[in-house]
Amino acid sequence: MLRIAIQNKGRLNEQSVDLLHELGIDVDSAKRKFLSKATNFPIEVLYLRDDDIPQVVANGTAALGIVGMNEVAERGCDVDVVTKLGFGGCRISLAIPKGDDYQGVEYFQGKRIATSYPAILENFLREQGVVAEIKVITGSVEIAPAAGIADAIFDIVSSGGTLVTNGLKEVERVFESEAVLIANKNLSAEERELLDELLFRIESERVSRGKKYLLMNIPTSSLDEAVKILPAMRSPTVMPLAAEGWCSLHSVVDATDLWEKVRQLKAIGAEGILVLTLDKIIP
Ligand code: PRT
Ligand code: ZN
Repeated sequence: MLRIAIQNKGRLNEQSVDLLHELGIDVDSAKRKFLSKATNFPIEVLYLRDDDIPQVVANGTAALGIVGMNEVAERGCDVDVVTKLGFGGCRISLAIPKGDDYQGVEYFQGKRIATSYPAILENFLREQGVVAEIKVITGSVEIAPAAGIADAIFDIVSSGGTLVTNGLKEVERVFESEAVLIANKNLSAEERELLDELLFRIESERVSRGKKYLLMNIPTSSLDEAVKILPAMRSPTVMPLAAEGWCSLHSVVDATDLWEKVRQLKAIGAEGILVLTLDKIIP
């Protein structure tokens, strides 16, 4: 049995539950539950505040966790970061009142900076040789300058809208973050095997994302050119049609290239082009 800790509510909860579903794991996502077992995979989900997830994975209460890289770095817990998950993207930045002139990090010398991420900030200031006063605040860090509690803030930024609303401007992007899968450093053989199975499924999800399945009829005389247009995983699948001189061609393309490929294929005589949504590619 593999226990995975995910956020019980908040920004990463829904996408963490969605990810488990995409991996074919049926889990009861009722938010008030603390622990729930999947019905079709030996995994149980532990719902926690994100702040607690790195610690719970480090001490082995859960084998795995899904949490923002910012939390992993801030808590300094000894866990393996197994893979990035492609959601929950944000950065932790230094921001100052928008009217202030900014020439470089020396701006922060002797200033008071409000943050919920003191460890990451301290590390950055040390590297930069800046001495500042760090004010640890949980909650609405962005109001600290207007409230006169701090001169600047170090906080999570995503669209930047919160900074603008509070009359602040982003001046240093210090830490890039996204949701990551973390693992305890001493997994049992059974847990490791289950993790490998999950990673295999994550990889096939990643490969299939943004891909389309394309099939069409094409004159046999254009086949060589069509194969050049469609570099598939190994090579496109070609099947003869009952009609003399024609065949059916199947391939997988990136959604971003789709219309360009369609244009090129039509130009060499492709007809009856079908574009299908692709569920999974198993590498
Ligand atoms: O209750 P719990 O402790 O579990 O949740 P929480 O309130 O500590 O965290 P939560 O749910 O807000 O965020 C969870 C994780 O999502 C964070 O640790 C980040 O890894 C990630 N994430 C991604 C974000 C954002 N984007 C984000 N925009 N976390 C917070 N914000 C906040 C930020 O603090 C600021 O107030 O959104 C505001 C800025 O957003 P913009 O778009 O206006 O720039
Ligand atoms: Zn939190």
